[in-house]
Amino acid sequence: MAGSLNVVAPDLAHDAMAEALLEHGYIVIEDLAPDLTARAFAELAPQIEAAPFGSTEFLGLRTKRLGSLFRRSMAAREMVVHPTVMALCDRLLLPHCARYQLNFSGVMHLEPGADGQTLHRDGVLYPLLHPHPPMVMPVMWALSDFTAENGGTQIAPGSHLWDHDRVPFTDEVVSAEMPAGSALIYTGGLYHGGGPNRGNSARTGMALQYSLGWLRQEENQYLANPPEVAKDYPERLQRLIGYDFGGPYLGFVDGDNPHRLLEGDRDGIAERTNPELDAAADKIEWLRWGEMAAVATPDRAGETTDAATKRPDNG
Ligand SMILES: O=C(O)CCC(=O)C(=O)O
Repeated sequence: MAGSLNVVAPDLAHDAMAEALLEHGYIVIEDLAPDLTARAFAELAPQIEAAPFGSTEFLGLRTKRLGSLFRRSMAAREMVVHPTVMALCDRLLLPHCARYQLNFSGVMHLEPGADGQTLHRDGVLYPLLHPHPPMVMPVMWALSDFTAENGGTQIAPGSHLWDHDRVPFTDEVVSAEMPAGSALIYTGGLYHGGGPNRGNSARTGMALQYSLGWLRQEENQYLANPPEVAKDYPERLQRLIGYDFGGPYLGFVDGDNPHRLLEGDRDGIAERTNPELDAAADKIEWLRWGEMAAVATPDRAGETTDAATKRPDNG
């Protein structure tokens, strides 16, 4: 019932990728950056080895996790701004924010014997009823091969469009099989979870998630990457993790752009927004919160609308 996996080539046009993502809730881009994922895996392998197993069933009693990846891996600093991923963030997230941001960075390493994770929606952190436009865009990079046997991420295609309370039937779930170097990209509304690892070797993925710039980030990027560490990152990464405005008047420090904290010279006029940001905000498609419907505007042409004169206690 779930059908075949929606796999696309890395040179497919970004518009077509975004269209497929919005339609199915996910895409698998095969062989997107095998050199980068191999570098990341080599950098992270000793740290994964030293990491503890999870302490809850959800985190995985045979699963190891790492966070704060930009402190740990130079390759992760490049992967997070991969042009194809940025192009998809532009198309999925930018309609609803002036700036998108990095939401979460983490390794999920499933040893043989790991149980399947409860299927869930990443967007559930934000108390909005589904379905709604994408607020989160997770990317699961395959550092090792992902197979149905070794715990490749399980997904319920199309579930990003389901009603809030509907959960997947077993035959609606497929395994996102992909070779190392590929990426599973999905929306925060898609039901997914780590699969059970019934194989003989580990499955290792790197999750990099993006979100609307006006949301609280899932992983606290300012503590994961404090200014004395972030000052050595590439500027694009600095801004993406939050050393930038999240929109006009969002996130300033001392009335100025937080990126100025990372710049040696803090002279100059403090600004809480700028023309480019204002222009981006002007293009935003405003969202209606949950299912709340607007009260119909009464037809009262010609009457005064001065609120003070309408208040009952005003006679
Ligand atoms: O390991 C995976 O494939 C997915 C993990 C996941 O969705 C999570 O830990 O929230």
